[in-house]
Amino acid sequence: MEDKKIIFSGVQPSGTLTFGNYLGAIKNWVELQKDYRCIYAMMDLHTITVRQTPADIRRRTLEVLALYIACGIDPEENILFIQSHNPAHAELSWVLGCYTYMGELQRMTQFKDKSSRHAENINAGLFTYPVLMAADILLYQADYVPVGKDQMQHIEICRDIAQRFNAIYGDVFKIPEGMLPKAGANIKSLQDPTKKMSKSDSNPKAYISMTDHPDVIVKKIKSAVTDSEGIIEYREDDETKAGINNLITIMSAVTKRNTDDIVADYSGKGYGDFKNDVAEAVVENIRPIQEEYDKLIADKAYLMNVCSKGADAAKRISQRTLKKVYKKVGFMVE
Ligand code: AQP
Repeated sequence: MEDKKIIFSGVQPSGTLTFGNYLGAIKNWVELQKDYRCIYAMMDLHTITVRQTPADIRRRTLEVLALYIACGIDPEENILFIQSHNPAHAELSWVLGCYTYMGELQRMTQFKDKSSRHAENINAGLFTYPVLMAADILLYQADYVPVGKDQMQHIEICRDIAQRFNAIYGDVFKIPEGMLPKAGANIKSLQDPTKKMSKSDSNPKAYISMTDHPDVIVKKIKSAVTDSEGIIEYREDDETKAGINNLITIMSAVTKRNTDDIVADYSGKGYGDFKNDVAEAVVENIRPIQEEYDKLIADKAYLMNVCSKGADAAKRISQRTLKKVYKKVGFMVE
C-alpha cells in the first residue's frame, strides 16, 4: 500500500448539504486528496439518530455522493462509500461502546443540542453517536479527520477512546487528529447567527443548500439577520455582530481573501451592497458545482458503481483493524 497518510471523513445524508458543510468540510477534502489517501463516506447509519423518512435517506445518500464528486472529489483516486455497506462500522462501534463512559458522552454538546431539539425522541443512538463516529475513524487507522468546528469535540472523545483501548491492549489504533479548514470552520445560521448553519434546521431560510437555485441563494443572503449598527466590521467576540461576522467569514472563505481586506473594501458602504456582493460570490462559487451535480445525479448506475467499488475497498481496509480488535479483546477469530 502507498505510504500516504490516511484521511477519513463523511457527511450524514440528513438533509441536502449546506454551504456550511461545503466550507467546513468538503472544500478542504478536495484540497487534501492530492497528498493523502482519502476515504470519504455517506454516513447513513448516523442519520437515524433523528427520525427520518426512509425514502429521503436513500435519495439523499446518492445526492451526497453526487455532490462530493461535483465538488471535485475524484472517485478514481479516493474511496467513496456508503457507511451501512460496511458492517464493520456497527461491529467496532459495539466494542468501543464497552470502553466509553456514560459521563463523557453526557458532556457532548451535540447530544445536548439535539436532545433539546428532539425532546420526544432522546434515543440511545443519539447518545452513543460519538462511539459510532470513533469506530468510523479508527477502523481505517486514519491520521487526520477534516471536519468543521462542531465536530472537534467528537474527535477528542474518539482520541480518548482509542488511547484508553491502546493502554489496555497495546498499539491497536492510530490516534487521529482533527483538521479544521483555514476559513469557514464554523458557518452560522443566516437566521440566528449565534447557532451553526445546519442542514436539518426547520427554517430553510437559515441555510444555503448546495442545490438551491441562484435566485433562492440571493434571497436568503439578502434576508440574513445582521444588526442595526450598519457598520461592516469583523468583531469576533461581539455577539451583536455575529450576523455580519458570518457574512464576512463566508466572503473570506469564498474569495480566499482575509477578513481585514474585505472589511477595508466595504468601509463606508452599507449592508445592502455587501449582501449583494456576498450573494454573487456564493452563487458564482456554487454554479459550476451545480452544473456538474445535475449531470451526475441523472446517472444513477454510475453512482451505484462508484459506491459499490468504494464499499469493497473500505471493507478490505477495515477488516484488518476489526480482526485485530476482536483478537485483542478475546473473541475467537476465524
Ligand atoms: N455550519 C457549519 N460550518 C462548518 N462546518 C460544518 N459542518 C456542519 N455544519 C457546519 C461540517 O460538515 C461535516 C458534516 O457534518 P454532518 O453531516 O456529519 O453532521 P453535522 O455536523 O451535524 O452537520 P449538520 O449540517 O448540522 O447536520 P444535521 O443538521 O443533520 O445535524 C462535518 O465535518 C461538520 O463539522
